Amino acid sequence: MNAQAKPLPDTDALWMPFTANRQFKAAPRFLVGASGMYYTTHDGRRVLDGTSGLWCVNAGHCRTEIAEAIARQSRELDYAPGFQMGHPMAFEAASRVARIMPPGLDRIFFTNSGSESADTALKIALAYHRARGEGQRHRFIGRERGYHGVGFGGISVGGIGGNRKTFSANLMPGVDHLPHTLNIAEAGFSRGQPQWGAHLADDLERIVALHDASTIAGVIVEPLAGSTGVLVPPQGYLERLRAICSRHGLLLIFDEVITAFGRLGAATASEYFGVKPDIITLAKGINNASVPLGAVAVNRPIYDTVINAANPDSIELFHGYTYSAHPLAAAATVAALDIYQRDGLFERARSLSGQFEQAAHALRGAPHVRDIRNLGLVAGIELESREGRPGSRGYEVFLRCLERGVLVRYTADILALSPPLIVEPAQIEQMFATVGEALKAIP
Ligand code: PXG
Repeated sequence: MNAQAKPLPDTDALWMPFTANRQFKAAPRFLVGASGMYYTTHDGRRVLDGTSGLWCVNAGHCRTEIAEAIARQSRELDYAPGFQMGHPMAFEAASRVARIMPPGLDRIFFTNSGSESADTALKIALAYHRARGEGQRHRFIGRERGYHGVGFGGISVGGIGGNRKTFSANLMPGVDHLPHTLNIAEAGFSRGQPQWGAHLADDLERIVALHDASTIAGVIVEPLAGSTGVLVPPQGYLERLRAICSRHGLLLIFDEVITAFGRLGAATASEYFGVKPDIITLAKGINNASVPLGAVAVNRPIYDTVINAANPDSIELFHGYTYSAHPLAAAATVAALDIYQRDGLFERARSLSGQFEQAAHALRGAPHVRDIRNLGLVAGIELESREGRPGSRGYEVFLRCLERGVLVRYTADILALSPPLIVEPAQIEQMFATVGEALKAIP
């Protein structure tokens, strides 16, 4: 690609999301093209995508079948209202998603993002309890360091201080948080699920005792927490959460916006861990991030309860979006799920996960490395923070890797790698070797 041919845009008007705007605009970095495992930068360099965009392009970039499905759909039916009218692709996409969810979680509500999926899941949980005559179950339990997007519901159950503090007086009432599960002293450098930490789930019993189960609607956690810096659930932890929720009638919601669609080597983290929640939130990989789309998968009893509580000619759930199951997003979903299945990408992720783990943990002992965590095709590398300048080291490693042709993600001083599931073994080696070189190059 001839880079000089692309004039650079004026950067003033765009308020960039989750970005240090002044820092970025002082030295902008543009991605102008993508194909398979690679991005192309504005100055014509190829960059290996170590992060699947933002944990979402699981089948690799610019897949022809998806592009064609979107183009075909946009010519045939560009938009159709989803309220009181239907279009076939919406139902087809829902059926296809339902088919790969854990058995029983086969009722699908479409949103446009992971944030909307989180808020939708909370609303469905409240609607369910109300429909059963237990409307007093209004509380939610989230977890420290949890990320459930940026809606008011999501930041209320979420546990990332920076996302909450500005809005703290306006958060949803009635929310408590479980402790997060990271403990480097006890479980540093664990390969896969740490052995230490299942007991942290027992804190849920303490919270239930405090409020009484009859006031609690549900518990929401990421089965593996991604954006906070890759926290892998301790062995037995999710099982304990499940058991405590079942004992007290709390709905268990897994936020699988990152973990679903193959990231751990199975269609869902639920399938991977063998723990079945009542509700799963989805987005990102659902259609390879080609058109914005999220979804909430709920179990049949929840759907039936909410639906059957209303009069037959009444709207049952006063919730939905103009673009719920937008035809283009729905068509892209069917095409993406076809690719995942045809190319066996979930199995591919599983078969690569051993090499990925080896390559990640080979960085143990490299400069600044405090911990390494991994599962499936996800790795987190936590660095020692510089005195008084947290985040600066993560940022510098990110820049060095980019210069050396690999895109990694950093959250403060934690690096995250989560490549497309089409990644080749040599590319896995390249990614981690590049991180290793960057670590040696910075103070
Ligand atoms: N839940 C989870 C578990 C997520 O990871 C969301 C909800 C929100 O999705 P939307 O589509 O509203 O952004 C997410 C999003 C990162 C990073 O660098 C992670 C996300 C988004 C942006 C960056 O780790 N996750």
